[in-house]
Amino acid sequence: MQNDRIIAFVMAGGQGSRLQPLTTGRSKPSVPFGSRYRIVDFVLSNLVNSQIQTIYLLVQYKSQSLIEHVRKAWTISPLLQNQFVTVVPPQMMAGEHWFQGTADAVNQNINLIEEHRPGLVAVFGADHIYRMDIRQMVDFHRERQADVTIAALPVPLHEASSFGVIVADETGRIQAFEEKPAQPTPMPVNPNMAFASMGNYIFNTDVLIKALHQTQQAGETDFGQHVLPRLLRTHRLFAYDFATNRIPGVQPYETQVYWRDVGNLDAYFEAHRDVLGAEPVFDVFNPEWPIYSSSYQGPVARVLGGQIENTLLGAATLVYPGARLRNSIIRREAVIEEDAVLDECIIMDYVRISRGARLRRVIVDRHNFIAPGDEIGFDRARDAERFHVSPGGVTVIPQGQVSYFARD
Ligand code: ADQ
Repeated sequence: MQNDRIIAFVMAGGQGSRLQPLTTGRSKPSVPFGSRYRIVDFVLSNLVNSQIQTIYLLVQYKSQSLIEHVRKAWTISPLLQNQFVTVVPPQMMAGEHWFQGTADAVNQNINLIEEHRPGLVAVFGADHIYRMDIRQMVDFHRERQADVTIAALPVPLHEASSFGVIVADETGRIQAFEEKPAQPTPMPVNPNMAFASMGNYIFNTDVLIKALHQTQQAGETDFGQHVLPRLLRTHRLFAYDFATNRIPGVQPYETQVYWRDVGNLDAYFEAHRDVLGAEPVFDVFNPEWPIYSSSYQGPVARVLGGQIENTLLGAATLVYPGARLRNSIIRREAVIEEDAVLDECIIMDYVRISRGARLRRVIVDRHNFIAPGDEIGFDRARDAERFHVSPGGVTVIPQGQVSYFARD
């Protein structure tokens, strides 16, 4: 009989290359999202809210910003020794190489599993915006007497080649799993959709340890490509349907089952629309399922004048008279000067938009200074000479070098 302890590995070592230039100096889980979060805050909040509070965050690529964020925001309890988020960098535990893939990353830290002796191990990605009560997935795993459970949801067939695609029977038992197939199998109930893995797994500990051992012996490295297809031949794998997950406090106007893989700049930009409006598709304010982030100690925003419409204002932001803000997200310590105009913009921390500047569909990364009267987002070709323009036409200004920030 398994014991009830669960530990989690959160995989936060991916490069996020399709989010460039937002990932030039940080990993994807560390990319800011919404008015005050980092992408990683969503999975960590889901785990903590689900009472899974022994959490190892496996990092690798450009991890300093993530490490700082975890240090400032994620002290769960100074008293309870088994409740923590600990950052685990590659330590060459299994030879002279970094983490070669997701399975290799967990394999290199197998000693942590042996130390805690949990009944179950949760292996979750760090790259998505969603709320999920993981206890419901664990209950499903136990009821089905599964060896491994994969969280899954329908995605449009034309997007399914970027995912692990599952074929399951009506009890959820997985019959086929293929990682990023060229020709994804459609769902029997809806031929326009495929049942995609969310990259979140629950393993029985003994099954995981044995599988990782075999994977290593075979020189393989990845859960989706290697571990899951191999286990499917001999073990009971189930798909947990995310559509059945229920979170308390979700408003009637919200999409009940919200999950976004903000894998590229356009998807990232679009997901921000979902947190705006009187009735946001994804309302981050849910006291029954809090999304935690850093406890910034600065002042609230100050609005001296201007016109502000459907806009989130982060802490210590200053808006001057004559500024016009619409459908935008402004993070902390930004200054929007007189007569500046922002339309559908994401302005990250420590940015000054000087007087008279006009920006439309622009993401301004941290530490930037936009010159007086500058116009960005109106001429794609001209923007592309100075900045980065996404395929969907969003201009992105990479993280700046403004080190001293004068507030006048
Ligand atoms: P991908 O997201 O393409 O597919 P991957 O790049 O391995 O797979 O990333 C999975 C998670 O692991 C991410 O959170 C990433 O940051 C992290 N990661 C990647 N390499 C790592 C490493 N070397 N060390 C530590 N962490 C690492 C996966 C599954 C698919 C599934 C999609 C859902 O393989 O089956 O459909 O997620 O988005």
